[in-house]
Amino acid sequence: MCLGRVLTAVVLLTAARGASITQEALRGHQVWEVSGGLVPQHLVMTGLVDPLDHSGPSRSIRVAPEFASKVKESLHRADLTYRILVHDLSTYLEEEEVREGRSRRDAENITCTCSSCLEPLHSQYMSFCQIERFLADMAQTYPDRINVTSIGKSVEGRDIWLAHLKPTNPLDKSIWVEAGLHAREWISPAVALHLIHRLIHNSSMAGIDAFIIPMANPDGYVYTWTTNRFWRKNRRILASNCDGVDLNRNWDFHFGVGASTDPCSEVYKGPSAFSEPETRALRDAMLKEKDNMVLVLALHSFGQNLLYPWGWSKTVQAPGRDELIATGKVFTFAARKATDVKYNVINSAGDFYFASGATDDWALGMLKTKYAYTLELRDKGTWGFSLPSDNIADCSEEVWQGLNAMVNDIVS
Ligand code: 0X9
Ligand code: ZN
Repeated sequence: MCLGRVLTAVVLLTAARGASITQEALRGHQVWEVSGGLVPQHLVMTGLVDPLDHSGPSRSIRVAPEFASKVKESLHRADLTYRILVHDLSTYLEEEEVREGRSRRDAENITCTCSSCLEPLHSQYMSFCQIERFLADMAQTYPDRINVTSIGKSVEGRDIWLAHLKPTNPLDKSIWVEAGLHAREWISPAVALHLIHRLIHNSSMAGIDAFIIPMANPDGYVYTWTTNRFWRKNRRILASNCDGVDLNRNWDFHFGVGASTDPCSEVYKGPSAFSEPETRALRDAMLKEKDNMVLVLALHSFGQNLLYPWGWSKTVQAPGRDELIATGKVFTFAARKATDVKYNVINSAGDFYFASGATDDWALGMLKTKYAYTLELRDKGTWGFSLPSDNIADCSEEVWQGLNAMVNDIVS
């Protein structure tokens, strides 16, 4: 989040108030930009701060009012300075809702009609109810192009939908795209829905079967619409005063490295690997398709980076590392050509930070899928998770072009 945007938001706020829901969960929370070095990891692991900026050494952090003085002290001890970018996140987000012309409560309660659900695909973020309606409508209208099935239920009993996009001349090769594992990263499901739309209406991707999970964490996503726009984890209610498991730390491959054992942390790994119904459902569905799978792509945000494994080690090289980098560059080149946007190909642990138990590491390590990545979508931090919806079309276009180029490269 850049300061200029924040100040604009604050100025606009007076006119904006009234139409949106309050974000009580984030009342008094601030966003700080840290300078002078890395944010001490113990602050992340104990849940004292929420690292927002994953596009390198974490600099942007969310600080709850009750932890502000402790965090300030720790930063001071580590010789780090900070400046406040957002003084009250709840106020900032209320303005965001108005800017986007959206009332979250309304969005969850409306009875979707086909017209109210298809239209937002291009210009607005879709609520979970709209996503479900869109998928059902596509499946009913184009049964020869798309098959939609539930692969299991979330903690709160919502369906996790899998869209299977069928090519006209199958090559018996498939790709797997996962979106929405982190609830607040709204651009991820938005792009996945666009991919589904493109695969139905355009010619299919080089005879490849595409398996797309547009919303892997439905409970968390609904919670970001109704209660806390910055919720990341699932909605597991825990026997502590903090809830939620980070589903991108819960997969069973070097489980625990770079993840937290503290339920209050945003990177809490859960009590055991695959403790969560969401990751179990994804695992089982992926296992069924693994034989033909050539690529696994997990869509996240933000930072504009294509990350290749491993996330669990900085010293052990992933098998096929050179091909992962080369094919990754095919993606970034095509994406740049499409919308003039710059993505970088980087290593998860080496260029980023340790994080095991993520989808990409598990796919490469356990399924032996040759190409497994995490794609951190737009932007580079100006808006972060609050990316304005007028980015959806261009972001989807660059991913569509990048993905096509990458798939052609892999199967050729
Ligand atoms: O930390 C994550 O889970 C991902 N970044 S995010 O900002 N979307 O939370 C990156 C995961 C990269 N992959 C591995 N570490 N294996
Ligand atoms: Zn993420």
